[in-house]
Amino acid sequence: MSRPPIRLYAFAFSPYAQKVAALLDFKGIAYEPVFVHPTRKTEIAFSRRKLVPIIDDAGEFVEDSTEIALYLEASYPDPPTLPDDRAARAEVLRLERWADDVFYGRFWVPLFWGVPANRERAMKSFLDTTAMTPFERFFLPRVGGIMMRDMIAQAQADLFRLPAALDDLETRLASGPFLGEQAQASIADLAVFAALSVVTDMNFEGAERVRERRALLDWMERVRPLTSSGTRLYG
Ligand SMILES: N[C@@H](CCC(=O)N[C@@H](CS)C(=O)NCC(=O)O)C(=O)O
Repeated sequence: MSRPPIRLYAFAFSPYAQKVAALLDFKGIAYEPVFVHPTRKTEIAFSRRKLVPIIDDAGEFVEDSTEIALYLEASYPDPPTLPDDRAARAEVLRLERWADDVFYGRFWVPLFWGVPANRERAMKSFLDTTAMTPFERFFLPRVGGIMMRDMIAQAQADLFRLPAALDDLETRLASGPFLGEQAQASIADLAVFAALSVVTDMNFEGAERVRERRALLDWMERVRPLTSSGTRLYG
């Protein structure tokens, strides 16, 4: 009997969820996104941490994008997203952690939450993807900005870091063809590509900051045919 599609609990514009979707698409694994209500989170009531992404693979629940990536690698090894060589594997995992802990914080967060037009689209994505009461539809976009005001203020203050984050990425790609000087694309490439491709392919404000960098575009064109485009979770 064939397995049911994996359920991917997500927010449309969570970079971690985008990473998992890009990995699933790279591996050719069928999945269906389940969009989670931003405050009620009833869809993931079973979870203690209540953070997305979470996958449900025929009753096997895995939380945290890195844990999910490792689970997918163990359960669906072909095509691989991690090199066999131990040192190369460690380097690729280090770069994936850098994407999660540094790059997303210096690129994704300022761009999405620090730029008003992008913030509006990110907020609206919750209205588009989850069932909301008329009361929530009216209040969430208004109250959301107030509830998130500290995060938004920090994102605005961090916008100046964006060019340095892209410089850093370009430096790491200089000895390419893929991150960590790998001959094949890995979990690290997919983590970064997932975020950049949303920005470029969905024309978020600031997309030109990525597009104006030749080396980044060349690398994106190497990764692009291996996985889905930036509209993967939000066509
Ligand atoms: N380390 C986790 C981070 C997950 C995470 O922070 N998810 C955010 C969305 S980008 C979330 O669910 N936030 C909900 C909340 O904080 O209430 C991973 O890699 O999956």
